[in-house]
Amino acid sequence: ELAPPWWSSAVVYQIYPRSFADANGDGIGDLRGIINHLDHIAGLGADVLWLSPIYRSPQDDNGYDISDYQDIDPLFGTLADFDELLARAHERGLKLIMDLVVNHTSDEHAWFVESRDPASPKRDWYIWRPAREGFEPGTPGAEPTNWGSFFGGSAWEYDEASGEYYLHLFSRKQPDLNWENPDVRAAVYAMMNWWVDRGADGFRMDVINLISKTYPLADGAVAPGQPFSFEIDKVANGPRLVEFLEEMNHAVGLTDKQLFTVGEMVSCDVDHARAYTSREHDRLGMVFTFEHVSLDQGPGGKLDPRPLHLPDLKKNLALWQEGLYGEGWNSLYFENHDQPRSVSRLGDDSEEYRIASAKALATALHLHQGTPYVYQGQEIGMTNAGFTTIEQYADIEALGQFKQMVDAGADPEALLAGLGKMSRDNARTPMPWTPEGGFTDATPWLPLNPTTPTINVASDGADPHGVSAYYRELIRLRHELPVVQMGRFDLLLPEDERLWAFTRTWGEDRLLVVINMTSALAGVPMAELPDIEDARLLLTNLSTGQDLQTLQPWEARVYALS
Ligand code: ISL
Ligand code: CA
Repeated sequence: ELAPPWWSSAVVYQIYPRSFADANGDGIGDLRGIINHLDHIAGLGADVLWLSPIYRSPQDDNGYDISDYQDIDPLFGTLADFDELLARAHERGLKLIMDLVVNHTSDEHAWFVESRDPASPKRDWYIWRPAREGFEPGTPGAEPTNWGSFFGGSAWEYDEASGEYYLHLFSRKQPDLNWENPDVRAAVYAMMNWWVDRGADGFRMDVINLISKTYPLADGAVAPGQPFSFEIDKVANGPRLVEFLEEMNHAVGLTDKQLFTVGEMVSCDVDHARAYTSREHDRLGMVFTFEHVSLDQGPGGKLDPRPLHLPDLKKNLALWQEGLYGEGWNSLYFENHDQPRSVSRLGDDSEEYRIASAKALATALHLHQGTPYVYQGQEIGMTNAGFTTIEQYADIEALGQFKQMVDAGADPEALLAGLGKMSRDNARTPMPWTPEGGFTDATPWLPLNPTTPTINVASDGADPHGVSAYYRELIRLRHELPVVQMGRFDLLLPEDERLWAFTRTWGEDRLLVVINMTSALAGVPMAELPDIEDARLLLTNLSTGQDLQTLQPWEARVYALS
């Protein structure tokens, strides 16, 4: 039986640097700002820090469009600042992982600038194709395939100078690298080794399951009402993905050096994940799935929100627990810089129930098996931004998809309602450190959340019953209890639409978790739960002292059964 990897009892804190803390007064977060707040993160008990991209970038997609992988963008600081941040993090026992964005670069990267020249040896570092047979290059329909970009419009951009199109699954300023080219792969691995040699402890890998596409590139199916094809299987989980992951692992010593890796996988089911995170192979430590964060969206994705059916969420997480138990490893997340705030999406962000529901959601997530991720602001129960006009949005995804859908005849008001619930900007409002803000002395790049006077780190931290105090308790349970780290997960009451109940079992140790996931009282079918006669209440978010028969709105209880 393989010893569990060190990250099986670790908790990751994700920082979106642009929105975390601004130390030089330009309204944009920076590395000095992170250095100034490391105690807040270490104080939660987090073990790993994940920084969203801080590399040199035109900032077309807020840094996920990289023009120099081995330099820090002046917006965030310098390599010397990075070295200081890394040292300060390590002093506090925090490991630091970098965001690896190598499915694509910026169109301003030197590699792409060279690649624009058809005679350059770097032409084949990207995916160039002539216009579709029989079409005038540069005219509608002449794109090499009918694929759509994640950010709206075609996935192909016509390059007048060379008379060919290049592929970009994201913005036209994010051309896809050609991973079929061994020179591309070697250059990526060399860059990764450069960061590992500098002291980085691992990588979060951006849309890593898109690096192996299915060739020859071919048209996909176009859904009704859509202008392009979004048939993800044409570009995700391609035939060489495992080969590339193992080649990368060996070239960078990811397993040998026990480096932390998590692969972000747009469209990845539990069978794919079991292969990608297999303990018997040198691939990835874990993956981010999108299944559980797509249950409340229709075919239009974030602009097409649907009601969430709790049993669907419970059963999806349970499927992943079962599918990876003993063979692979799970990430556990509800929030990141691409997802709306979970207390607004899954909880109840009203004055009355915000804190209780934020703790209830954290209890559910942190007591599953896997590595939990805390996204900046989640630890104080931050809520969605409350934007109502398209002018308030900054996110290229929101603006691109909104334009595409309006051009296709969709109702702007309905789209704005969808964005209000699901847009990525909901998670990108600046971190509120004090009731006055505390993020910057200048005008912030995105407005502060209007709840800042009441929802901020200082106010929450001063409250012994605040959300962050509760996160500290949950993280302590993961650090101290093998049953939390390694215990087998069993879902109880799977069809119950109000209660989330499950056990964790590890040898003689057994935990029972019961959570009321509604804003109303909930009766608990005691006969369908294990006997709690001799149980010990380990943790609760409401301390009602009442029997388990009736749970208060959003009441969570964790019992040690033996
Ligand atoms: O959630 C999404 C898909 O349903 C999208 O918001 C997101 O583009 C997708 O998750 C991929 O995300 C990653 O790659 C993008 C970048 O915009 C995201 O911020 C990053 O997390 C392109 O690099
Ligand atoms: Ca700044």
